[in-house]
Amino acid sequence: MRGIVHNFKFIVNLIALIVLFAAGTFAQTKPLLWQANLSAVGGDVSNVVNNGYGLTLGDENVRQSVYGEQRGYGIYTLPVETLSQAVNRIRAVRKAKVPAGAELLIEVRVRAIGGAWSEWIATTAKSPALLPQLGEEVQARLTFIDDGAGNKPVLRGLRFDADAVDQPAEEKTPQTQAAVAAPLTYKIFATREGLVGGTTANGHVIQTNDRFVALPSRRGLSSNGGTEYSVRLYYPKTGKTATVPVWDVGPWNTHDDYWNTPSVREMWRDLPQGKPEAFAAKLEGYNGGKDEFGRTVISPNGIDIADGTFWYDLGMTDNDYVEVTYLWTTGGTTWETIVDNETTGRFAASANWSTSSYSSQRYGTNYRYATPQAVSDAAWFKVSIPAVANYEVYVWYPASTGYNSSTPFIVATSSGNQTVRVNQQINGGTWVSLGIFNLNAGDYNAVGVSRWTSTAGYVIADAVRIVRR
Ligand SMILES: [Ca+2]
Repeated sequence: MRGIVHNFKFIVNLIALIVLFAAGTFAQTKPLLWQANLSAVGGDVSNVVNNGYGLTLGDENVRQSVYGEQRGYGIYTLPVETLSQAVNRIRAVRKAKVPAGAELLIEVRVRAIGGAWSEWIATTAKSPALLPQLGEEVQARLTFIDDGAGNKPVLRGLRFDADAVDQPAEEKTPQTQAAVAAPLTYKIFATREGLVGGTTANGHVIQTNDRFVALPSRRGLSSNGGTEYSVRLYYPKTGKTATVPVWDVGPWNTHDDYWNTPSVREMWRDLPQGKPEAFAAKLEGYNGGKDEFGRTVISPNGIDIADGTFWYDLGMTDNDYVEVTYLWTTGGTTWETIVDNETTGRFAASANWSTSSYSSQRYGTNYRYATPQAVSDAAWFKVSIPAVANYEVYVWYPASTGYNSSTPFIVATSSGNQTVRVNQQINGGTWVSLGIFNLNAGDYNAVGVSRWTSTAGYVIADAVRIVRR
């Protein structure tokens, strides 16, 4: 009898223990484990080989093309790994030999379900990468740098474990849906990259008149030939824009993701978002005027632009300020409006402008047209602009061979009226961009259609769309 009671208590305790253990196990996401295949090196690889002992640098004389770099450099992006559940924390456990002065960097990223890749975040066994989004597709990138004397790191084994954890609340910025959709834009001092024939941080060999940029953090570095991290550049002095991928790291720093909020920025967390460390060092004496390597910063640049983009896409002739939109980011300000010739109180034209609904390419119910003449008799679209900022101005019109091939559109910018000529014989029934302009805040006649042109055919005023950039 005593034995039975004893056994009964034992069984109850055992069940309680199992229940406790199970509760403990299932309260958090089960980690996922996988092993990197280091034997088959292929795909996005630059100067990384398997030497029989593991992965290592190929030719120690291949260097990343940055000033003063004396160390061998190689990079290998592993194939995408698809996991059975979404994760946002990844730990890398490596078996490696890394000589003093050499480096072996392991970075990971995650693709949101149906969405974009996160930035690359460094990961080690002791400090796993905490990624800004959940996803089932993950990818790792390995960077090998020798000690400058040919002593190379060797990676013999690499495994990962990943799980899903709650992010700290402070890193979740409450924003409206509209604001989240827009990428960030900052005005940044830009320099020309040059270095034709050199190798970029992602392994790209720089071509004559190449088209890419360098940013001073590896977090937004695209794969070789890839466009996962791209910027849109706008040069106010020429009004030209270009969209190009981030294929190199620099200028100056390599851990300065200045487009991120201070809470996630890799270094220099006391600087405001959008201010490159080199800018603060050069112009404000920040960090004793030095970069992360202790070098005296001689230019306040936060972006390098490859020659083709610098000279031809943007029409730059010297290093200068450009507006940079970091297209993979969120948190920027969005705003747009459409004004039609029928929008109440927002369109003004003299009686010389007739009304037509002839073309099915029209916007709204009708449009206005006038004969070309050397007279000051423009039709105006009045727009309420919320803040002094850059805006892209689009126009909509029906196209016809009977319309004007060089219609002057006038944009009232913060630095005076600018005229952009549009061929209204083509590209009808869609939004045609006139470019990006800096506009003052206020409710005023922002876009006009002039009759003052020497070319034949009606000039058309139908609708305008203005989008904050
Ligand atoms: Ca219309």
